[in-house]
Amino acid sequence: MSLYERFRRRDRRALARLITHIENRKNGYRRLLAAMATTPGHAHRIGITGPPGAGKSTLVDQIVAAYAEEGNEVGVIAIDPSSPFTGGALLGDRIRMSQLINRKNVFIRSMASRGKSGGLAAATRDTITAFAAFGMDLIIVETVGIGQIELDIIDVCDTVVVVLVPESGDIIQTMKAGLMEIADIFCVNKIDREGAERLIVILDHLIHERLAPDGRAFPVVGTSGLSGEGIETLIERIAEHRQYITETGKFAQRRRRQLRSEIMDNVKERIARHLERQVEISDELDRMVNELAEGMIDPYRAADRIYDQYFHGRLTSG
Ligand SMILES: Nc1nc2c(ncn2[C@@H]2O[C@H](COP(=O)(O)OP(=O)(O)O)[C@@H](O)[C@H]2O)c(=O)[nH]1
Ligand SMILES: [Mg+2]
Repeated sequence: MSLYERFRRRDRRALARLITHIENRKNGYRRLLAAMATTPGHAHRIGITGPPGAGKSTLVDQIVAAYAEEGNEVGVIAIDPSSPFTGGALLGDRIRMSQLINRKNVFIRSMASRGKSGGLAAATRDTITAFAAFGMDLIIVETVGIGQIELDIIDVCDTVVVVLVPESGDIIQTMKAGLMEIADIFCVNKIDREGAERLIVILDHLIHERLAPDGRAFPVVGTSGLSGEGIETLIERIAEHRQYITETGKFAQRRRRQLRSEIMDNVKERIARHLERQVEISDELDRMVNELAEGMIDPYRAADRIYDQYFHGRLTSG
């Protein structure tokens, strides 16, 4: 039986090997992805984002355990070098083993902060494609706050949970960082700590000032990743959000947005690769570096020159 057939029969080792195969861009990976894409599945894609140390991994551990307990198949993608899901090798003295590691219906994939050949965004998308085709019920993506990595969580997820903590600092700064725009649900974690109630009140206030265009306010949920308090409510809100976007047609819109950005990312990646190859075989870059070093040109003009010559097919080889 081929690896792909075993994958179709829901063999987890086949899933692991196919994801690695695709990630490493081995022979036939495009064909594999194309086959998987014909089975889009039904998985709800949930993004968990927020600043480092907010408790994202702890929360993912809790909510995934709860989903799994109810018989769901869950795929987890941790884009976090300090993820405890890999055994916590990077955590030093804070080694925490995830309670998820030995669960049969949970599959965890941890990504380095930068993917291999195709970059992090492509690696994440391809893993989502594989998880979805495998028939996962839920796919959870944990990422550090936006702008810190080359992936917009909103471009790969249906529901985005932004995790904040009382010590997140200036809430206005957080808002300016664009979290307001991407949050479907705010989660104030570490409610055992001082300032949590205040943060919830401030968020509630800010949110009511900025209702969604249809008058819907995104919910704020207080949680404790340690005691598990609020986790059930968070799970309820996530389910409500999915129902809401499905009923209002926003689900389809979001999926279209995801597909759009996927196509554009692929096109950009290919153009960038082609450009690099062309520049490599030409001596224009060296020439520009020489002129720049001698103060004959400025960096923007040097870039203009290469850009123009690339698009006019005039990059000459040396
Ligand atoms: N006091 C308190 N600590 C928490 C809570 N949730 C997580 N932590 C701790 O916060 C630290 C960072 O958690 P982690 O899940 O790795 O955060 P991440 O970087 O956002 O993934 C760990 O030491 C957790 O044990 C909570 O609700 N209360
Ligand atoms: Mg983490």
